[in-house]
Amino acid sequence: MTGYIWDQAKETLSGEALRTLQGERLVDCVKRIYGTVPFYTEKMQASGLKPEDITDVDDLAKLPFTDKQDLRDNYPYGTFAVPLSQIVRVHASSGTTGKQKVVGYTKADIDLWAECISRSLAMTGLTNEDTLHIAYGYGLFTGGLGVHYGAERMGVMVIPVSSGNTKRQLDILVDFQPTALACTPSYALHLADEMDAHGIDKSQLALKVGIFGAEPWTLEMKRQIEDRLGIRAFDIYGLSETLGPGVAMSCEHSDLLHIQSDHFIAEVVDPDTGKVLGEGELGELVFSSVTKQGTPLLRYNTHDLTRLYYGPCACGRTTVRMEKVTGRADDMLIIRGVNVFPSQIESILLTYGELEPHYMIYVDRINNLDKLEVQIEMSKIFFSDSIREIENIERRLTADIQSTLGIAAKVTLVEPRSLPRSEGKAKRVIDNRKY
Ligand code: DLL
Repeated sequence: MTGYIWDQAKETLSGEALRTLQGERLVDCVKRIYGTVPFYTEKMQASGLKPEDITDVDDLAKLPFTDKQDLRDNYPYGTFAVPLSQIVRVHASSGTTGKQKVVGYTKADIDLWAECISRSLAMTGLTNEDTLHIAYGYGLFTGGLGVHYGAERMGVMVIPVSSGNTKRQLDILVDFQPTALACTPSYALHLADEMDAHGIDKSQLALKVGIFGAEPWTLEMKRQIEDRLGIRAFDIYGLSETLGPGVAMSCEHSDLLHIQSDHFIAEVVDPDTGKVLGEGELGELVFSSVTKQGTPLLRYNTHDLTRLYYGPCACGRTTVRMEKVTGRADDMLIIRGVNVFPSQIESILLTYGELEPHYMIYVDRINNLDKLEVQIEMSKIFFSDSIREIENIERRLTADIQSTLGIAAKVTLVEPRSLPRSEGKAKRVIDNRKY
């Protein structure tokens, strides 16, 4: 399948035209929010700002940030900018703690979402000749319904399987012969494992592309998925607060993700100071969803860590691009004072051919000392009774983690298929420390 551009006009705007359009949409959005959404009006007033102070996109940095706490404090509908009679759908996402973050969509928002998904799926080459198996959950989670509407609008035949019941998913992959699969990357690997367990070879499937996202994943994991399913894997990014999936998507030319930047103005900011960072600098991703009607958010800090790039891409799009998200600022573990991201551990583990990409990270505090343990599954081929071989790999891995991350870890190789699997977002870290 060859990627193509869905909205030639909007996805290839010149830098200047894009900034002008963003500015107009920002000004309009501020006017819609001010006086309508009490918490944001108060924030603007506290900063001494009136809507007329925002005249173009350069004024964005004057505006106060929003955060997940604002959605929780205004649960369930206090962030909505239109009356409930204009809302046709709500979605919600829960974090590990606190109330759900609730977002509302007007009819126009549902159309906008379908447009962003169409633009994203066009990057993978999907057309009305294709069949898309959607194994993201349908429900309050945005994955299933979000991808669904955009795909249908393009004429793609959708199989709305939703998550769970892996055996049924395999039957559908073999019998219905979908050409594309949408699910979390960890679930794609789980499907590959289950195919092995049921004696299904990738040649029995018609899959050509995968549309994977909703959780951080590394390029090493991408390569493994591509190899095991015999497909081309694409990265789809988004969050409920700004829209859902379809905010950004990778194309066939690079692993950077094209942001739908006429609708979502992206900034990367320093996590400590909130200062806006320049091109290529690593920081927290902040979005202003300037065309959303139901729950428009200004300068919403996603806490996802990435870098932004403004140069054109070989695919012809000129939209702002972001680096693949491999972690969130709040995922960072501080182990004996050293900052560690789970993705750094994943990158090391996945360089070992003897191991499977299924792992768990446990952090404990014993006698006031942080302890890190990494459990990882051996591959079926390597799975060995020879204690010496197993210990040898454990030793090499421990040394690699020590030299790359600068911390001691206990590494334990466990049997294939023994660690918990998830049907949605994988949970790979258990931090038992009490702060
Ligand atoms: O996960 C939306 C989505 C559904 C995206 C399906 C892609 C596919 P939330 O449940 O609100 O929304 O979680 C949003 O998930 O802030 C990131 O931390 C993470 N995330 C989403 N996509 C990616 C990705 C959906 N492609 C949070 N890579 C975000 C890395 C991702 N992290």
